[in-house]
Amino acid sequence: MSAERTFIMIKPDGVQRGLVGQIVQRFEQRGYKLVSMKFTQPTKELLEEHYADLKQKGFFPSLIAYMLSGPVVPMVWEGKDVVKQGRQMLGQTNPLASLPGSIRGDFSIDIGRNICHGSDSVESAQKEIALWFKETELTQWKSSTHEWVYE
Ligand code: YYY
Ligand code: MG
Repeated sequence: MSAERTFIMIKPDGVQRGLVGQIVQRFEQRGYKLVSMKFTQPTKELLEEHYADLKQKGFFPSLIAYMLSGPVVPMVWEGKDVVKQGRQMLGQTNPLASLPGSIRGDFSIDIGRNICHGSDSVESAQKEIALWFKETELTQWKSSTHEWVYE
């Protein structure tokens, strides 16, 4: 059983547009296991830390303003290859380059309104999970579908 975990977050536009259920459903129906999820209004400090690698980019101030504009849904999902598969399910950073069938390709158009975040590596997933969740918020449970998803 793979315990790989990724950090997926529905951004303020995904919440405003009523897409929370559909995005959660895609990960559930794929067979991934939800470990934690919350509905929260993040602080500027938390968002600046989350996007620290992009601090020098010209779009950084508008990215932070957008991410601060409303509540978000941070989540931890677990399963085999979930970091890479999660990125594929999201699509490309630019929604116009995202294939139909991906979340961004199905629900968004502009890069600055691309609906959701997904960790880009196992290492950044670990960092992001630790940034957004306390250890005690990470559940430990066995899904009753496990044997039907994994051989
Ligand atoms: O991981 P991902 O979200 O696909 O892209 P990043 O390169 O980490 O950038 C984070 C976030 O920044 C992206 O989802 C939208 C925004 N952004 C932007 O507004 N303009 C760019 N040219 C690049 C990224
Ligand atoms: Mg990124």
